[in-house]
Amino acid sequence: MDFSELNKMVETGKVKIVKTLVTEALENGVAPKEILEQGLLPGMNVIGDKFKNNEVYVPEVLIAARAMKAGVELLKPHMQTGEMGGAGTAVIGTVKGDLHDIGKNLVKMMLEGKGINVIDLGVDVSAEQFVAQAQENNADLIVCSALLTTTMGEMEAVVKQSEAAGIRDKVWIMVGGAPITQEFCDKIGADCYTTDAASAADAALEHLKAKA
Ligand code: B1M
Repeated sequence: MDFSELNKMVETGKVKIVKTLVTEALENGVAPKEILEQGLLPGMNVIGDKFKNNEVYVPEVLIAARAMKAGVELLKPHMQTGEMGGAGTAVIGTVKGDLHDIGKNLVKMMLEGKGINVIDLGVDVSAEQFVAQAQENNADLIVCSALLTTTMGEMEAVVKQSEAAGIRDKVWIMVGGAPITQEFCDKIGADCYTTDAASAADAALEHLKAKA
């Protein structure tokens, strides 16, 4: 399928047209994963690169992000065919000081697609909140997203807080987001780093299966 129009509509933030094109693609039997990866994400990546090069500014990025979200919302119900019912529980959030949530929402969607119960703490989530919610919900996984080099350090606070609360051996701490690397994950003592949302869901399910 040719996704060039959908790519362009995400990039230019045309919410209504994005919704129409995503609905049409779904009606034509195109796999939701394909729509996400080839239709929606490339549009967002273009705007990301333009933002980086100062070719567009925050309003344009927000408008594109809104269109991307609208498309993702339509895909969501089609991606919830859990491969393993009641696989486990994850608490997910974007770390303290960080308001980026598109990647985090994608990870959430992919985890739910694997049948994992996901408690979404939103953005600007403190280490204390991550750990308190993990305890309250008897979570197997704490999943942290960070998009800023200035906030990625909060992930170490999550690891330390889980140690202090005595739950470090019970929770698998997963980290990701554009500035995060395997080296950083190892350095802060987290358990798993993945580059993208789909790999995060695969790794989470693999871990839960091994643990069961
Ligand atoms: Co922001 N922003 N932003 N921004 N923004 C970046 C991150 C930046 C790289 C842009 C740039 O300058 N090139 C830059 C960070 C620079 C740095 O730290 N080195 C930046 C900046 C500086 C800022 C502000 C400080 C700008 C300002 O105000 N001066 C400000 C900070 C606000 C704050 O958080 N306190 C800010 C604000 C914003 C908006 C509000 C305008 C908007 C966010 C809207 C929203 O999220 N609701 C925004 C956006 C959209 C971006 C870019 C353009 C796109 C981010 C995005 O959504 N990408 C971004 C540039 C870029 O990344 N190209 C940028 C699409 C998304 C699907 O990718 O989130 O990376 P991503 O998720 C990926 C993977 O990283 C991974 O999975 C996803 C793919 O499958 N992943 C995980 C993510 N989390 C994971 C967790 C896991 C596993 C994988 O756990 C296991």
